[in-house]
Amino acid sequence: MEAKAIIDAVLDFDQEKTAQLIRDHLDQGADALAILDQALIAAMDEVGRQFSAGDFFVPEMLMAAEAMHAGLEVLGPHLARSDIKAKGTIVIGTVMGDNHDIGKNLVAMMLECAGYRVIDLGVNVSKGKFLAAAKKYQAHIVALSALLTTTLAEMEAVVADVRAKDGGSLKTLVGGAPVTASFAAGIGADGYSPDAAGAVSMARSLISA
Ligand code: B1M
Repeated sequence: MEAKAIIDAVLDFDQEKTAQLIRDHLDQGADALAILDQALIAAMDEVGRQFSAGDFFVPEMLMAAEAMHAGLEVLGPHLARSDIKAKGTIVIGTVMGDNHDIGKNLVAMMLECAGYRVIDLGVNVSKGKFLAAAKKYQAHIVALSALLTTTLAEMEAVVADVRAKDGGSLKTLVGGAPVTASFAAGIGADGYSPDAAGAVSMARSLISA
């Protein structure tokens, strides 16, 4: 797979080219997960590096995110699909104060593909809204994403709220770039994954536990 061309298209903020190159690679038999990891996520890592270096600013990050969205629309249906259905309900969202949704959307997509009912609350979600939705949909897991170090405290608050107000059957699953296994353990989260595929395995073990 020629990842560089796709990475360049994202870095040129070219939505159409990103989508077309992915279509071409899929037609030629490339693996959808390889395209995701080696091209799209790699491109966003490069965007992050350029932002840190002061070469990109927020508008550039946003335009790159739109190119990534265009690519994900093509890729989504090709990501691994499981035939075993409705294994549980998962409420997911990005915590309050945080508007990053690409990783969260990816996790939601993979969970859905794996056969879970996913209730996506979007971004900037308050802890009250997480708990209310978990009750309303009789969820098994509340899944939280955070991309900013400043919103890690909010993630901790949601996990604490679930622990305090739920009898113990509702599990919490956390992830996002600044989240580490030790942070997750420290705030008392039931599960953590560094990536979307791992979130599916973690959900599986939390629900069957
Ligand atoms: Co923002 N941003 N951003 N940004 N942005 C980061 C996160 C940053 C690391 C860039 C940098 O400095 N190098 C930095 C955070 C620094 C920090 O706190 N550690 C940053 C900053 C500072 C900001 C602003 C504050 C900038 C400003 O305004 N001055 C601002 C904050 C706005 C807000 O949220 N309140 C901001 C804004 C934005 C945009 C809106 C422009 C845009 C987001 C668009 C969108 O999401 N719709 C944006 C983007 C695009 C990025 C980068 C470049 C890319 C993020 C991304 O989509 N990655 C990012 C740099 C980077 O991450 N390399 C950056 C691809 C995505 C697939 O990965 O989300 O990590 P990720 O998800 C992964 C894993 O983390 C994991 O699985 C996913 C797939 O493998 N995962 C989970 C995620 N959630 C999970 C949940 C799980 C399990 C796994 O279980 C439930």
